Amino acid sequence: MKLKTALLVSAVALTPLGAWAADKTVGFSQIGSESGWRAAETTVTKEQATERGINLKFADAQQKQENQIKALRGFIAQGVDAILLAPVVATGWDSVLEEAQDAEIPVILLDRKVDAPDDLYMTAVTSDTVYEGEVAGKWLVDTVAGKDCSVVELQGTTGSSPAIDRKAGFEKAIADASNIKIVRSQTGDFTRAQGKVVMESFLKAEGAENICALYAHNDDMAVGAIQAIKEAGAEPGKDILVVAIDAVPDMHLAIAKGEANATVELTPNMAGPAFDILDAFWADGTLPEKWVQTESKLFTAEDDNQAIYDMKKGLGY
Ligand code: GZL
Repeated sequence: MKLKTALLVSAVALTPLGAWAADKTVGFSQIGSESGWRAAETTVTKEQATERGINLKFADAQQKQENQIKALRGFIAQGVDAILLAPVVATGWDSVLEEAQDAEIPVILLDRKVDAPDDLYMTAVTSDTVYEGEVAGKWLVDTVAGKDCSVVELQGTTGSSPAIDRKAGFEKAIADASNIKIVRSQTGDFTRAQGKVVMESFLKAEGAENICALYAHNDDMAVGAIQAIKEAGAEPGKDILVVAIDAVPDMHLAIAKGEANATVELTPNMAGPAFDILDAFWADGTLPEKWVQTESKLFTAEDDNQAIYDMKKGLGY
């Protein structure tokens, strides 16, 4: 074996997994801080980068796609080694992803997907957002058990993959339950403030006494809506059932207090798997599957939500 090859082989053999990412520069285009979950994802991503010795360049887009595209072009111009992108909406990414491809900079999607050819990104690390909607819908079908139930729905950011998928999944789960009807559905943009405002309009239009359940595409909108339900003189979690997705600490607290009923957990640690994938790629060119799926778990009042709240708060949520 030639000396050069021998040295390369021994270098690869001797370098522990995780070390290949050290000293690399990764650009992260984050959507913003619209929800507690998003803030936790940012915290965890920065922690994961620090642990691996990765130089993370962080760009907050304030929920604007044009800011994300600008950030990606900046990362490309700087010649970063890789890009993490949490795409605020599913469309409009082809040209900037082609620019990254031309610059031979791998792009990994975090927590949301894009409608673009999958050769334009290395992989997508996300949950199964259709399944999350199905879990929420099935919980409601089982809970109302045949009783007539008018549901109001707070959708996530219009055009985002989780909003599209969580709506589809929920509708699939209730399709055979003729007793359950979605009577109002509108975006609350994944934020508490908008969740409250839109829920106020639902309550005004329908009357609290005519609403059986709220399905929110994330906990932050549900937490905002809970405030609106209380201000309307109804009891959230009792008069109006509340089911959402993310399992952020404040939602566990709401369930512990009986003000909400169920949530589907979404891990904020999408970056850990992404950095492991990049490490393996930099070690020997290993390429991942096009989708790396994270777990989804239902939490209800049967769980020790106070203890889970305490644990998650300790994790830097
Ligand atoms: C879902 C993620 C969503 C969270 C929201 O994968 O993109 O974005 O559910 C966040 O809290 O705004």
